[in-house]
Amino acid sequence: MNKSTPFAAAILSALALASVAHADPVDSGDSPEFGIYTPFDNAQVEVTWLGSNAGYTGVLSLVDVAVSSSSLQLFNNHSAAVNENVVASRLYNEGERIDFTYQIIRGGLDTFATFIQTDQQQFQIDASNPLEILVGVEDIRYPNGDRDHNDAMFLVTFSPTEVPAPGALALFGSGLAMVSRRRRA
Ligand SMILES: [Ca+2]
Ligand SMILES: [Ca+2]
Repeated sequence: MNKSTPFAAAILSALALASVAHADPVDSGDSPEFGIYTPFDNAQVEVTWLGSNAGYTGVLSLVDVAVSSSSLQLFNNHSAAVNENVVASRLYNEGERIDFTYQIIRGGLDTFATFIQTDQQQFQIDASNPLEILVGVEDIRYPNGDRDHNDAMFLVTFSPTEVPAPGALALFGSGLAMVSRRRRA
């Protein structure tokens, strides 16, 4: 059951540090900066499961608030394999939020969403590396629970995609047109 690895231990200590920072009254849970934000345009978003240390069973889903009621189930905390990953079905632009829900399906039934302000303290977000954001979930609603934020742990990774610039396509098209005109001449 214990999936501890040196990597997981590093994650846990990172989460513990984040927890200390979070206790600072200046960094309150309802800070307007709360959330996971895309750092650049045309970003591919990948979610990687890091593990869970929890009695309750929960399901993590990716929610696309740009598409009404779009929700993609990603991982069950008791069956997902460490390092299992899912790539989001669309690209995201700079500043777009990446939102999640975590639904407890066995244990203290509840659902937490990153886009609901009163749920946000359930999610601990470490964005010290904006390209690889670490998230830890507490699966018992505050102020109860042990607040260990290791009940679901995952990484949100942003990577660039190569999208041809419209200008390049236009040039390519005009080049073809010139060639065909010359051949006719
Ligand atoms: Ca736990
Ligand atoms: Ca917990």
